[in-house]
Amino acid sequence: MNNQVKFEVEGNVAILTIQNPPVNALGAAVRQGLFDGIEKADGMSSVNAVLIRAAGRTFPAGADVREFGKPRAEPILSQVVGRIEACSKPVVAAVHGNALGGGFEIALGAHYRMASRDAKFGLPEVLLGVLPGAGGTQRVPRLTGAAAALDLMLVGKPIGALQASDLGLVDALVDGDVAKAGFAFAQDLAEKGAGPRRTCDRRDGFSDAESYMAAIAARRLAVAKSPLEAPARIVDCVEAAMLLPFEAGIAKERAAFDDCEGSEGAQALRHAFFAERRAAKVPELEGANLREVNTIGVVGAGTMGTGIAVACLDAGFPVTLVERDEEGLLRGVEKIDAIYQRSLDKGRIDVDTRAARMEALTGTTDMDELAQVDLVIEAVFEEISVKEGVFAQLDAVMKPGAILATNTSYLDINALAATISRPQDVVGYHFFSPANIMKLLEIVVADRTDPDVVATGFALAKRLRKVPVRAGVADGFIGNRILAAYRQAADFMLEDGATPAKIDAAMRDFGFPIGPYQVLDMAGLDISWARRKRLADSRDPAARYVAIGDKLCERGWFGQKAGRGYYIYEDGSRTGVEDPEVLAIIEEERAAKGISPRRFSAREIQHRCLNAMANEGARLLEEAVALRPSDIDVVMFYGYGFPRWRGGPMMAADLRGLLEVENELRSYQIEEPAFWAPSPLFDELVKNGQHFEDLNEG
Ligand code: 3H9
Repeated sequence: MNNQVKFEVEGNVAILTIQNPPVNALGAAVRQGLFDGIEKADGMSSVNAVLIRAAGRTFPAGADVREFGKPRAEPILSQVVGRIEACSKPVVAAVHGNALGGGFEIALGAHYRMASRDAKFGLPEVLLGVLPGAGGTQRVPRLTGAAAALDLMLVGKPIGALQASDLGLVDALVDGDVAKAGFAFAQDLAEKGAGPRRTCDRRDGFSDAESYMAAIAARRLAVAKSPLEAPARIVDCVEAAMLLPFEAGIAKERAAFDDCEGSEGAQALRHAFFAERRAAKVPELEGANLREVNTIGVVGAGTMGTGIAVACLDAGFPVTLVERDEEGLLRGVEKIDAIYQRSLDKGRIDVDTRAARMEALTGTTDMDELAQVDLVIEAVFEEISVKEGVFAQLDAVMKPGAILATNTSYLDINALAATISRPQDVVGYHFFSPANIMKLLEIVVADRTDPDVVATGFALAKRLRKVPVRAGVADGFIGNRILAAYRQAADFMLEDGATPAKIDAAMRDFGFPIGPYQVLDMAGLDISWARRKRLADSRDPAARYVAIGDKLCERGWFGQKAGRGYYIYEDGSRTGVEDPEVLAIIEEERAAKGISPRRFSAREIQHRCLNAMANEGARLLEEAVALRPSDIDVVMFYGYGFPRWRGGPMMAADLRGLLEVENELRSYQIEEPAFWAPSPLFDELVKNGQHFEDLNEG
């Protein structure tokens, strides 16, 4: 039909093969090809059945997300699905790989669905801030009822072919070549002279109207607080599927899709989708010779070391864990064992998997045992002299060409690399705690890191199922630099009149799971205190310094673990309440500086924090610590709880308008020029009518 949909006739079956690598996304040419292919097959007297299949690794994984937010060429997907369904001859879909979103909807437009046993079906549109827009909200409930349909659409997680078949979404499961089996089935239908079996005419899912409406009511309640529009609209559409005629339901779905597609939440989620894929593309990958990594060593069996070891064991690597003494090693191994016990208790792994993972772990106190490993991740105490000691030992024992990675949140990796004989093999891996769960991995490239070592890090991250982001050496790399700016903006407001509870509530309202002072209390105030003390000598004495955190630490109020921090945690409670003594300390600090407190609205709190983050992000771009704005966004939503549906701090600034953000930054500048002065990047972008998004190409 065109080069993205091949049309062939074998016997009396027309075969439409979708070929749009890598994931057969349903862009304009595929839609046109399918539409024309069905028209043609319908009109050919020699054709009595149609097979739709896909070339390559998967059935279509959905509409082409790159076309979203722009005018869409006809035929739009719902017209294509409608045309498939209207075909007067039986249409069979042969599904392998992932039939997601529009891909699943194409299969639902077909009259029969066959699937390979390992195929997956899903409606992940909600994760992009939209809803199935090609009949999914109307056809799925006709087959499954409301509850299962809503689970698919509101959670967005794909289900396996077996479950899809149990739900009545798939007619037959196939071992082996599904296209071949689909063809045989279509041929059989053709020979029998079978007619179409249209999903729009099915009512199986409506047989129990009462439980259908009960599922609607329950889900409507559950999604009421969602900040996004799509979940509530999904519930409305699924309700309409039973209450309205099919065509009216389709029209309702179309209108809901259009409304959601243009919303800020959907724009932000689309940005997030491409941002995390773009982050994996770094210059060092070009022409790289990946170093082989089959075995991994982890030095340090504390919280980070054990979490990293579990992440590596989970990816199937044998891991050698090194600690200084037997006691520490035993504690570490026990921690790892406890993690696997919990996974077993929760049914996430079985007994054999647990045994295999523990068997792949070797604990030792002897660094010499790292002589033959391909990569070592050092995760000892965050103190440069301690790390230097470990690196000297590693330099002495490790084989040539092995990679030496340091897990650090702040330290100068150039300085560390310079202390050993092979700086080209040194790289930073900044994991986030718990390292076996958190997806983010900042890969820190030092001045002399060999590009092959960088590329190997990105390949390893994929095996560890992490989202890697490239960062240059800077105090705090990307994430902790932005975090520091966020906290600084919050601390200024604290001293100028806000309270921890007010600031936290404003940031929760914006969409963070918890506010900055709650995070500090959870993580322990002593950590940032130690850092402030370390940096005290290099601090500009003229810079504004908020000492409230220090005052709390001086009293031993280190946060949740001490029962007191910015909040008080009574009787071991994990939920803090406002502490009048903390408020009194804040008052004292204000009085000492002659500050008369003023009121901050939630909106101003949010703007100040977000503007500080975007400004710091712009500085990271100027300093080339971050490659592109979207990398900063990925770091913030995968590592720091920035709401994904807001797109990250750089996207959020784009959405508000860079001129407005810059003007606000300027308006605070008088308070603390060094901190609030807008990065020159704002001027440059505004002048050219550009956004941060324009710097994301490549
Ligand atoms: C929808 O269908 C709406 C309809 O209901 C109604 C419409 C009116 N579009 O993830 P990978 C690219 S909404 C465009 O690295 P994997 C991706 O950017 C859609 N491009 O591979 C990457 O490009 P590059 C509902 C897409 O093996 C390359 O393909 N569907 C799309 O790890 C490889 O992707 C979804 O939300 C797309 N839809 O995972 C499914 N999908 O190489 C989204 C992928 O240039 N996709 N690309 O970086 C996925 O979940 C995963 O890609 C998949 C493969 C599981 C399929």
